[in-house]
Amino acid sequence: MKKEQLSRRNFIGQTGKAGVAIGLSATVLPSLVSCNSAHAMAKNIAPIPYTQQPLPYGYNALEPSIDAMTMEIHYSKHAATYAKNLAEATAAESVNPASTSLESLLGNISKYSPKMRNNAGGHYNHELFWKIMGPKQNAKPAQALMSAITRDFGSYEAFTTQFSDAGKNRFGSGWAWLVITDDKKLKIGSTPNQDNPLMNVSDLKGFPVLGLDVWEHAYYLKYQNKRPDYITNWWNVVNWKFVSDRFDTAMK
Ligand code: MN3
Repeated sequence: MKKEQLSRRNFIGQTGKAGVAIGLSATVLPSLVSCNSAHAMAKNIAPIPYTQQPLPYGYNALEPSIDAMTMEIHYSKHAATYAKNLAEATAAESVNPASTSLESLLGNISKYSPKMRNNAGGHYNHELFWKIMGPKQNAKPAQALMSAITRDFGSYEAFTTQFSDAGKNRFGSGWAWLVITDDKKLKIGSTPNQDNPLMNVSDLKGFPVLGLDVWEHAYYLKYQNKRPDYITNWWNVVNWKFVSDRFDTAMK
């Protein structure tokens, strides 16, 4: 074995047990990262760890738009289960979180089991979703994102209408997304189940900057069958600082 390979193997052996993605995959193992633009954009952003991270606010922080009971069950039961099942799938299918970023796993998801697809997507989507929201939001997108929204959708109002419609019209369970496409334009779409636009199996492809969970578990306790009311109120808790920073970083 060459010295270079040996040191890489030792490195993975030493770091593998930590089970955390620490942003090294893009620089240490470039061959494992998909080469399309969405994944190139993802490399600029801090990777999402394979393990569930602390909720960045309290369960009641998004009241009244999203009630505390829904947040508690959503985070501590539904999302926690995706993280647990993802850990099982990575162990069973020999994915080393220290050497394969979650983002690059999603880019190659067709090579893995349905369990991996459902739970890698479910975990990634929820970790992003918690950050996309925050308490006491009344801001709008920052300048660069707002300019891109106006350019690609005509107006902020036209954008929110189109995005809300993507969530309302997703049949069954899934997500609405705002993505940056390979040609650096903004695009709205939706995905079924726990799929997302980083997946190589997704019809909608791009780098996700904004995502909305429209599974019934995200709103049923408060809104019952009224998904449109949930979506209307969800706009009140979008953390535009986070979303705008994510857009700016991805576009660099
Ligand atoms: Mn959910």
